[in-house]
Amino acid sequence: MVSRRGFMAGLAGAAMLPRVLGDSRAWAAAPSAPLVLNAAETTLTLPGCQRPTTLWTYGDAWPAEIRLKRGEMAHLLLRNQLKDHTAIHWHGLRVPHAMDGVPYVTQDPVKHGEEFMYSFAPPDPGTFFFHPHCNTVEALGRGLAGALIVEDPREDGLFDLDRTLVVKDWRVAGDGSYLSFMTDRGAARAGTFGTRRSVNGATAPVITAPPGARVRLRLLNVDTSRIMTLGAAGAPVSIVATDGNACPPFTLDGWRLGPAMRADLALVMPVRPGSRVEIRDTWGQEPFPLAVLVAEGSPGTADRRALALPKAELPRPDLKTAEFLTLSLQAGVSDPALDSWLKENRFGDDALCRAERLFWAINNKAWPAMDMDKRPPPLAELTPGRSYVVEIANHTQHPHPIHLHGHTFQVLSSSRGPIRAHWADTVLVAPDERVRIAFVAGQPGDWMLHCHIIEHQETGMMGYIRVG
Ligand SMILES: [Cu+2]
Repeated sequence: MVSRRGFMAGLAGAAMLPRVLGDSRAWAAAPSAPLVLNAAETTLTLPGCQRPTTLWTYGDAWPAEIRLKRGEMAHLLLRNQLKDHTAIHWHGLRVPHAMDGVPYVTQDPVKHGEEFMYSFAPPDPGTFFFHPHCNTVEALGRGLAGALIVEDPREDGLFDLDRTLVVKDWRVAGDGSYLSFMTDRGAARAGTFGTRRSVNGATAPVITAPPGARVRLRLLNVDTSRIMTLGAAGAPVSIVATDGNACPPFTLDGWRLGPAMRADLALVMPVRPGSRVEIRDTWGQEPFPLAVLVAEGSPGTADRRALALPKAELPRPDLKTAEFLTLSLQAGVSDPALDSWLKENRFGDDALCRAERLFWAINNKAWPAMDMDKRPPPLAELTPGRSYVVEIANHTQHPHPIHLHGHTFQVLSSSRGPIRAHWADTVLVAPDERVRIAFVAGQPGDWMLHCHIIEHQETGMMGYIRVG
């Protein structure tokens, strides 16, 4: 029998490094070859900075992008070269519970110098991302996140151009040094915002595309706080996937993209050479450019199928028999016993995974610490294979992008009026809004459910559902 150590060493010998955005599709993993993800430091000069900033990355450039094939077993070897412990959560992927990457819940933390092999066959195609799940304000603040694309042969030939746009703000001063990642004021309100905006770590890219070309843009909001409103100028632009899941195309104008949410955009380039198409965030007073496309070169050659992705193939909840549950998002929950426990324990064995302050709660439960002994009870106990409708009610004054691990859910309805039903793994819930989602309970295990404004997650707005 091959020992685990021998097995890992053998795999590592044949390992491949992640390709980096901007490269051609040089990296295409053989089905069984592991991909090494070195969690390490690198430097990058961010937009508006005079000096480089030290980032935490997977690999030696930012942001990393990896591509897997739908249904094919992938082996991803995390090597931790950072001083802090870490792990990788595969956001939006319906992976086995042991691969979900939540320290103390699904695995032990991976300490400095250690490795951990993630092995799974991604069941769904689409645009996903990966990041750690502990000390996330700092880790994501320093850039520890990557794009994960799951390819599907059904999509071959649909587009002439396929580009990834990773949107993230940075809390840095002009000299490239970091400002504090977390503030009490931000954590208790809408989050602490970055001082420099970026797309793929730089200013908005200018992308040339042939006149008439069919273009796919995979837009990922990996920021810890920012909510965007999408807009475009120069050509009609459709959303063809939400959180990676195919949807009937609809115009992107006004679509909101909260932290951790993704949108796949599709457009046909104007035929006049030199024509420009701009994708924008229109949330603020001034539109912020996310990408500029310029028509240039020989005309596109992709086929003439409808500009849409093959239909999502996900477990469809049965709304007639679904059980109904509610989740209340709350602010200002104070539990003196918990507060004193936190005070006593904040310099304990693992301060990295522990909240220092509590501002938020779900169903009167605040997540105090990633500690098995102190874990609160589950928010709900579900039966695998059973359908559930969950109403998420936001009783706070701030929007919350709520993420459920290991499941893809349908966003059904909102108390604020008609919405476009769609598949998602993260849903933005506005103040005083009630949103209903539905899903089929998946694999047994404790699956985290939390706000993806990371300061909210780390100050109480996190819990878990137990399937099994
Ligand atoms: Cu929140």
